[in-house]
Formats: sequence, C-alpha cells, structure tokens
Amino acid sequence: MSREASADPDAAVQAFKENILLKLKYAVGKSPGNAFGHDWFEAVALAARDQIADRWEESSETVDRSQAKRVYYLSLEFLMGRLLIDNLCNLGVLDIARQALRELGVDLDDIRQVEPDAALGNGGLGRLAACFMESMATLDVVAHGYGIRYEHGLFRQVIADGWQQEHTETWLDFGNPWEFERPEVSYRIGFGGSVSTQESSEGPPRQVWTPGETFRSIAYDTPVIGWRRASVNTLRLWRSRAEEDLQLDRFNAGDHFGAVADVVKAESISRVLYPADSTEAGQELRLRQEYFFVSASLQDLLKRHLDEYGDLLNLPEKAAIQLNDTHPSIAVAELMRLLVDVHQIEWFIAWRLTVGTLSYTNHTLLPEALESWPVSLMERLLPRHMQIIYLINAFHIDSLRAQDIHDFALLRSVSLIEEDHGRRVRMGNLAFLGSNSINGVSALHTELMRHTVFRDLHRLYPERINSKTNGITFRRWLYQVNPALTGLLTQSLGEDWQVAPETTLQGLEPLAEQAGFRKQFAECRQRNKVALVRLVQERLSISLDSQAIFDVQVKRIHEYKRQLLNLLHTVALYQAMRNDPATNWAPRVKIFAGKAAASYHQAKLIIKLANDISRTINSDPTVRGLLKVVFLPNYNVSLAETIIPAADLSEQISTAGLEASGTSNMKFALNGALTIGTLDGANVEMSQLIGSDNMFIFGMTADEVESRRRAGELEMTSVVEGSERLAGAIEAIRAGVFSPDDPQRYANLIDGLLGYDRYMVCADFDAYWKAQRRVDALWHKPTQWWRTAVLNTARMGWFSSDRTISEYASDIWHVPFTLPRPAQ
Ligand code: DL6
Repeated sequence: MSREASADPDAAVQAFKENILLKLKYAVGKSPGNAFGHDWFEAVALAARDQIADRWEESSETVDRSQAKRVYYLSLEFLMGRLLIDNLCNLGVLDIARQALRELGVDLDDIRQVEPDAALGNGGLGRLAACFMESMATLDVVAHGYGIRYEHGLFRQVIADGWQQEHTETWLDFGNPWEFERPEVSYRIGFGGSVSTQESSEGPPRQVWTPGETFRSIAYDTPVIGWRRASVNTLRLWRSRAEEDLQLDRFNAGDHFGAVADVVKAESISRVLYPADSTEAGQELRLRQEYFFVSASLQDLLKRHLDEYGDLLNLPEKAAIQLNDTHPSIAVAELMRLLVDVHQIEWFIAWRLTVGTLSYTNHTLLPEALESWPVSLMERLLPRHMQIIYLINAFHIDSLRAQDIHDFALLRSVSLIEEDHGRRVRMGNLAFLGSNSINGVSALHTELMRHTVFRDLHRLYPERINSKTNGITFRRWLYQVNPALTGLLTQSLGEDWQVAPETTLQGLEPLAEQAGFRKQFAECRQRNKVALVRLVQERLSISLDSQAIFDVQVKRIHEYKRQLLNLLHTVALYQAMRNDPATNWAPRVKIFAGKAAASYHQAKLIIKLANDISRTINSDPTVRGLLKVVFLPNYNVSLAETIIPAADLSEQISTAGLEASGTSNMKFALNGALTIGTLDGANVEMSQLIGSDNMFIFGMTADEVESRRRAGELEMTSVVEGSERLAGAIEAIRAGVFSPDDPQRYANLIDGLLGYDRYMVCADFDAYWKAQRRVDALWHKPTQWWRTAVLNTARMGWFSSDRTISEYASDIWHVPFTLPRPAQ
C-alpha cells in the first residue's frame, strides 16, 4: 500500500467495510445484528491493524536491508491513551472508516469512546514517550520503544465525598486488539543469589552470577505508525512470567496455593504501574520492575545486533539507547555485565561501548525524585551489578586522581555511592557517567541541571549536558482533539500546515488582525466548550455557563505545581465577588482535574479542598452566574482531549525552577488558550516565541526563588499580614468556611503554609492576583483576546515533537530522519 490512502474513496470505503465485517465474524465471532459497541471497536481496530501490518512489514524489510542505525527508547512509562483515532488518522483513513461504519449503521464517535485508555504512565514523562514514539515513526527514525506491559495502568480515581479513592484500572479486560503477543521472544531475568570467581586458562578470572531466582519476560509488540503511513516502528512491552506455571509436585501434595506461589511472585513484576510521580518509590518491587525491563530489552537488542552484524564491537555505530529518566539507569551496569560476563569483552572496551551507546534524559530536579537505592538492597537483589557499580566507581575516581583531582568534596559528590544518609547508589550519577549525552527537557531546566544536581559532574564533563526542549505531537493534540480548529486552519492555510507546522502555522499571524477570522476561531472554541459543558453535566450534574472564562488547571496534583495557589485565588475571588457582586466581573469557571499519588497525603488533602470549595461556591446564589468550580475525576489522556481544546485560560503556575518543562502548557497554547504562568520550564521558551505580552507571566523567577530560599525567607506570617486578600482567603479556609462538617480539616495545611512555605505560594499570591485581573481586563476586550489567542496558535509551531525528535536524531543519536514535507 502506498503512503496515500486509496485514490478511489468509494472503493476504499467498500473495502474497509468488508474487512470490518470479516473481522466481526471471524475474529470477534459476532454478526452485525448482535454486535455491541466493543465488538465494533475491535472489528474496526483489527481492520486498521491489517493495514498497519502491511506497512510494518515493508518498514522492517527496508530497515533490515539498509542496516540503518537503530534507536532504542527505554521508558518505564508509555502513556499512550486510546489508539483508534490516532491510527486511523495516521493511516489517512479516518473519513473512510467513518463512512464505512456509517453504512453499517454505527457511529465512529460512539465506538471510539469504548476503547480503554492505555494509561501506562503517570503524567508528563510517560505522555512524552508516547508523543516521541509517534514522531519517530513520522520522521522515519528507526526506533524501538521498550517498557513494561502493566496489567493495570495508573489507578482509576473515584472522588467519594470529595476525597480521592484509588481503584484498579482494568484496561486489558476485553483484550487489546493493537498488540501481538510474541511468546517466542522471551528472556530469563535473574535476581539475588551469589557471585563466584571462576579461574580461566584463557585469561583473567571470570565472575559468575548464579541468581537465586529467575523469571521470564514475554514480549508484546504494538506497531506505531507515522503520519500518513511513514514508517511503522515497534513498541515492545514486557510481561513477566514464572519459569513454570505450576509446581506440580506441590499441587499433587495438596498445596494448591503454594503450587502457584512462584507465578504470583513473577507476575507481580508487571502487575501494576507505580503510581508515584516525582516522589521516591523506595520499594523493592520498583527496583525489580526497573531491572526486569532493562535486562529483557538489552538482551533483546544485543541479540538483534548480533543477528545482524555478528559482532558487538560496532554497537555505538549501529545502536543508540535513550534512557528516559533514571528509571532505566541500571542499564549502565547491566550492559556492562552482558558485554563483560556473557560476551567476554574486555572491561575497558565494554565501557567504551556502553558510554558510546547510552544517553540519558533527566526530567526532574526535585531531590526526592532523584532515585537512589540502598546498597544493602542492591547487594541482595543484584549482587553482580553492585560489584560492577563499585568497579565503575573505582576506575572513575582513580582516573580523576590520575588527573591530579584530589578535592575530597568533589570526589564525594561525583561518587556513585552516597555515604551520608546510609549507603545508597546514586542512579543519576550512574546514568551520567555511563552516557555520552545527558539532556534536560527545557532551556531553563538544563541550565539548572548544570548548576545544581550535576554541578560537579558537569565541571568534569562539560560537553555532555545539552538541552532538548520537549514537544508534543500535533497530530493528536490538535488534529484529533480539535477538528473544528483543524478545519478552520486547513481552510485558511491549506493542507501544508499539517505536515510542516513550524514554518506554516505562522501564516495565521495576519489573520489575527481579521475580525472574520477571529470570529470563526472563537466559534471553534465555543463548540468545544459546549462539549465540555455537556460532559460536566453528565458526570457531575453541574451546569456551566459556556460564555464564562474556562480557567483550567489539569495535571498531577503536586505541591510544586501549586494547585493551592489557584485555590487561594478562587477563594479570594469568591470573597471579592460576594462583597461586590455589582462590579463588572468576568464570569469564570475554574476547572481542576488530576490524580495524587496514593501515599501523598498533602496532595490528597488539596483534592478534598478543591471539592469542598467547589461545593460551597456552586451552591451560593450570590455568585451565581459569576463563578463556578469543578473538579473532574479520573483525569487521563481521553479527558484531556476534551478539556484542552475547550480552555480559555491555561494555568501553568509552578514555583519557578521546579517544573522541568511541562507539556500540557504546549497543548493548551497550540489550541489557542492563553497562559497564566511563571517563568518556569518551557513557559520561558513559550514566552520568547509567543511574546510575553501575549501571555500572563507573573511571580518570582527561578533566581529569585533560590535567593529567597537561601535567605531562609519561608516563614510567611508577615507576607500574609501584608496582603488583605490572601489573609482573607487563608482565614476562611482555616476557619472551616468550606468544611463546616470538620472545621479543623485544613488547619495544619494552612499552618504549614504560614510556617514554612516551601513552594512560595504566599510570596507569589499578590502577583498572581494581579495577573488574574489582567486576564479579566483582556476578556472584556474580545478583539484583543481573540487576536492574542490566534497569535498563540500561530507561534507554537516550534513545540512540535517532530522538532524535538529531529534534534535528538541529529545531536544525540546521530541517525538520519525525514521531516514531513508539504506537497510540491
Ligand atoms: O519531560 C516530561 C515531563 C516534564 O514536562 C515535567 O515538567 C516533569 O515534571 C516530568 N518529570 C517527571 C519525573 N518524574 N519522576 N521521576 O515526571 O517530565
């Protein structure tokens, strides 16, 4: 099949329809008369998968022939969301599928809702991996994603009486039509046991690891197709299994539970995604998960390499392995083990191959999220790796001493072993030392990396750290989620903007000056807002005014992201509106959504506060028509797809210096929402490209935050006393105005804020309040508001993940790529 959809649309519709019916009959086992929604979804998915499989085969054959360098993207998280529309769009058969279904009496928009979200990630890091997979396929980068096929992805959030409850999410209950199980692709993964030295007549003694227990990894492959049938790459996810399904002797002896104990233990490794985001997991299971998928992936890619080249000495020329955060950083030790112990390569050659092949992306500077493992746990679980880590460390420190570096503090700080708080292995340092490139995910984040977490390593290896600002795939985050705006852009700019947004979206700028275009732009938003109003009504029975400003903060709930600042503003605004309802307020709907890590009590309390505030304000007739507050449960990719195109205002208000990049900031601005935000993460580059006068920038800069922290100015009583509005909001929350059933509920939260405001919520409050009033003022001037909105969309082209991937490809991986080109 060519890259374009069939030239005869009618024939294509008929062919697709026939294939759907065949799938329904022979794969699903249903007839059209008794098929339910999920049956139709599966039949369409399988019909689309056939077309993907054709291109997949072609892609694989081309790659095999060309012996192109391969990129391996190792990530503990892939937040793919739903794939049906993604795949139909990228195949170029969305309209064909829609028409085929219509002729069968089925609405594509109904069955797309049936697909469960593949929520194999916590947030930004996992969603970035999904966008990257799509862009790599689009740019013809030969890439393999490697991760874990969690049986249960991120938990399903239920809000009960305002509190978050976590429930298991069951995305595989009805099977997964996109994946191919590969039981023949399986590797043995060991844990524990002991290491012995074996003398060898041919060389130095060898270290032999005899694991105490072994499990099997089984591969599941999902094809990832690029835009308009560019390449098809593979996402290979591993499931863990026991060596044997049943210990028959125990079973026969009547120990029916004991007979399957190994199965339970083995399968627990790929049972559930760790629901921790930016907080240290610390559990043994997490380390097992990390090692399990890293070992399986490295064994698999070395096997492929050997099959292709018969030799591992050219590994860095033919393979680039990207470590997505420190989660896969045990790869440094595992690759050394495989090269030295299994493939008998001399240590220093193996080290050159390892560093030449690996590169590492850092996604956070939060100290609690930088992984480190107790040496005792490593010694017990991965004894050979611990030896290797000690050796890497010793050679490294020796090489520094040989360069006359004896500064004790420096040597301690670059060591792989932390000695101060119990002995721990620093996984960030391990990833740094074992990689040829270390990148941050925005310019500011990268600069801070150079001066904070990796200051000393950066002094020793100044050429390694580089910046790759994140991006998003426009295919999903504009074309799919916002068909109305997509139609308008195509009508105004032609088709080319879809393939080369970086150069063509700017063509919108002159249109921002045209009243007719602004009106159409605003109408697209209005349509999306109405859809969101409907969803809120269905899920929460809350009616919203679609003419109000939709002011949205959706992301993981975390103190540094400062949902609390937004809630304090909500309360202060509520009080101001109550005191003076006759003022010409801009009506607002405050929309919150997001999950808190199950063990993160403060974040869960913030969710409860949002719900308490929502209940109180929504039932107060004084502010009816002026202010509504909603907390939408169970935020996931699909919900984001409805919320983001409906937003007027995007809240990106983290404490400056703490959000590595952010990616929802890009999704909102691309869809024309205006951003209220701090100069943090990629907001900084957005403000440079969009223009800071087209955003509502406020608050302390990262430098100012740091100075204040250094000066120890985190006690906020005087700041609160100096701000009447803030004091009023804080007092109301503390006094139980929003929690009459338990007036003390927020006393500790508020006292904490006053006594030690780590995230500088109070210190930024007044600046935030003023920026919000600038929002109101602009809303009252629709010409300017919509002009600014159009300019936001026009200037977001650079934030395409195609641009990001092209930079990884040329600067880090050194692989060719083809940017999609406009038609000639
Ligand atoms: O780079 C993707 C994404 C950034 O946009 C966010 O700013 C950052 O918080 C997130 N980092 C993590 C790291 N968590 N851990 N560990 O999710 O990465």
